Amino acid sequence: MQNKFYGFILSIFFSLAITTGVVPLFAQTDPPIMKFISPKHASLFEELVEKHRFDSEYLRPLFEAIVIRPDIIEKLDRPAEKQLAYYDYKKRFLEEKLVAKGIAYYRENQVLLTAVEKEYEVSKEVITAILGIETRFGEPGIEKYRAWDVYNTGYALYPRREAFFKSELIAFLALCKEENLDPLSIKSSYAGALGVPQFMPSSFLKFAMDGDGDQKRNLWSSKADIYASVAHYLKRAGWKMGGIVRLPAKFSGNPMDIQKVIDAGVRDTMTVTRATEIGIEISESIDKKELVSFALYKPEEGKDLFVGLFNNFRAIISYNASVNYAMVVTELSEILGKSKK
Ligand SMILES: [Ca+2]
Repeated sequence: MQNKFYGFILSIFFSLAITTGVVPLFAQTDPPIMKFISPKHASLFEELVEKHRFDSEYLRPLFEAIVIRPDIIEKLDRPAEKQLAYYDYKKRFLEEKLVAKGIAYYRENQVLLTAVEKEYEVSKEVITAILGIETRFGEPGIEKYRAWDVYNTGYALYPRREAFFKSELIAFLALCKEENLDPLSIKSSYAGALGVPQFMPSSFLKFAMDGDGDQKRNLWSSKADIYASVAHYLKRAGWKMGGIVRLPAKFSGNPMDIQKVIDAGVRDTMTVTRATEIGIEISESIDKKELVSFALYKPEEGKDLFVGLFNNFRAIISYNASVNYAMVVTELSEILGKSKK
């Protein structure tokens, strides 16, 4: 009887050894099959390993964690900012509370802002205004989404910008590697923009600076890094200290010509001399060789204002491609400039 009992115990022992002990042996030589949420993600995984030299074991938990969020696509498809008339846009972004907060923030950080302005030769008022419009100077609430899910959702569900989201996804992984960040712990806006100045990963990689000298580029909580990064971005976008941003303009020429210059867009510039030839008059006397483009915007309901846009306006617009955006940043920067004691 005793022998039989021990035999029974032994057989339990062996069957446990088979089910628990042997399986890990297989796991070492034959990794569990990776399940991808789409065939596109399988090819992306392969590309990241083969072409971009990411370790497959590093990528595996990241790919397993992807959550596709269709609500992000709904938001991306609703670019409200561009469709609003300027007076409505301004109401939304440049309200009293933000202006008050901006003036206080600008004063509070004056020493650091002045140092950055001096180093990069970029207006500290414009740097401040951009942070105000982007995230209300870093208020929580903009970065509601897990960045990794945003790029993956854009890649999976947004054919119109699939290539864009794919390249930002790759830049994001490169950025996390470079800055030693956990890709799954980083939050972003619904559009995938990161930190107080809302840089996309590719811009973060290219333009973000280590302003405080700790060898990291921290766009979430280091003001020195944040200011230096925005300044560096604007400088590379062509900002000229003391340059013109925008000036009111009048036209008396052929309305067809005027419509043409407006339709051509902000990037299509001409010299002030040429503008004068087609009947456009700019309110101040400036260098005739300055390059100018034009826009019509609505400062208030029922009113259209024709403006000449100069080099520094185009530097701001390269930060966020909307005339309304660049206009509201300009207005806030002017308010800050006037608030100086
Ligand atoms: Ca730093």
